[in-house]
Amino acid sequence: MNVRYGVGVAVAALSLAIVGCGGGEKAPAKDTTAAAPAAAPAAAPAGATTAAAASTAAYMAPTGKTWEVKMLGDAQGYRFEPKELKIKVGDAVKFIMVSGGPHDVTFWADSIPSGAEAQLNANMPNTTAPLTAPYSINPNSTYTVSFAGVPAGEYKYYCTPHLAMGMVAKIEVEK
Ligand SMILES: [Cu+2]
Repeated sequence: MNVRYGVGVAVAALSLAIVGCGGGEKAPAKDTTAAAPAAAPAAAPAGATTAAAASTAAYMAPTGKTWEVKMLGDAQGYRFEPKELKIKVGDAVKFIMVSGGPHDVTFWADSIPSGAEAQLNANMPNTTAPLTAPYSINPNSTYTVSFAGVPAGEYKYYCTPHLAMGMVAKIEVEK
């Protein structure tokens, strides 16, 4: 959007410079030099929009217990263990990559309590998309989600690479 505006300014400045040439003499140098710096900064803030979208909530560190959920893929199938977990607001869940990766943790935006998305997203480090954890590839690597500051309710999630294989689970967060 800023880029389009910047191009418009540049084009307008260029036409002015061309009109200036009509007299047969060279256009004053100040017209062209003034236009160039105006167009350049318009393209700069390309990354600024993503930062603004994520800044609706800030990370809140867990204040309670840290639970563990294993991420597995073996002869018994792809799964989170335990598949259902009850925790309290302020607890954290540490996902441990055990076998069959890469796995990830992705919450369904339309399955979590209303108003939970911004804080939950802020409580997930290094997301690759909204409510989406980066891949856990190496055995014993961990990924921890803080449930501080989120509303109580059901949080259903899945593993993106293995959703079709039924790698789904849920966390019930109580007050
Ligand atoms: Cu998986």
